[in-house]
Parts: sequence; structure tokens; C-alpha cells
Amino acid sequence: MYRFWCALTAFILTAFPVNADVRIEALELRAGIDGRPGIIFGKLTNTGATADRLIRVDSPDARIEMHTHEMRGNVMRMRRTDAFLVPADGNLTLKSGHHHLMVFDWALEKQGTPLSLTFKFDESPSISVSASPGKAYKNEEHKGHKGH
Ligand SMILES: [Cu+2]
Repeated sequence: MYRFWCALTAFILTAFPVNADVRIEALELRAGIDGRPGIIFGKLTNTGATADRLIRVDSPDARIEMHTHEMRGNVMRMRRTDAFLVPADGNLTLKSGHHHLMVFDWALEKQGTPLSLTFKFDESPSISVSASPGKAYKNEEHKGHKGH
């Protein structure tokens, strides 16, 4: 009987792939010019064998939204989205004109200090990071953009 359970355990361990395992690299945080929202670029890498989803990003000092771009007719529009896919053994890239994070209600006096961020996923454990603001970003595409 003992041998049976050992065999069963070994089978279960090999039958299920390694869960999603996400790391964050090269985060870039920029305040917006002229009261526009801030923006966050970067790269999330999933070294696991299953896909995961970034489902929210929280900060005690600002409200973070996930945005993506889509073509409407022949105009590129930005819209808010509820989640970003982080593919199995792949990356989620946050960059200009593509998926990105936006920073709203970020008090001016706090824009020169690191921003605490917690990334939450469906599967992977949450990741907390402190992002230091770089050069302010002249995000033309977000002109007059006050969130949704
Ligand atoms: Cu945006």
C-alpha cells in the first residue's frame, strides 16, 4: 500500500506542470507633464509553464489603471482593461503605444519619491516593488486624459 501511494504521489507531481511564476524587470515610472497622469512601462516575465493574468496593481499613494491600445477605424485609441495576459514561458511588455499602466491621483508632492506598487495575479503570488520616478514623460497620447 505504501508503495502505491508513493507511485501515486510521483504521478501527481509530474502530471501537473509548474505553476505560473512571474518576475518584474525594468520598471520605468514617469510623472506626467502639466498635470497629466503618470505612466509605467516595464517587462513581466513568466518562467512557469502556465499562463497567468495581471489582474490589478495597487498603490497606497495613487490609483493605477491598466490600459491598452486598439485601432478604431484608422484611429488608435486607448482604453482601460481589467487584466493583462502574461503568457506561459513568455513576457508581458508594457511600452508606449501598447499595453501600459497609468498613474492617477498621484499627489504632486509625492511625485519625486518612490511609488510603492503591488502587482496582483490570478495564480502567481503578489509582487510588491518600489518604483523610483525617472524623467517626466510628455505623453501626448494622454493629453486631456483624466481616467475613466
Ligand atoms: Cu493610458
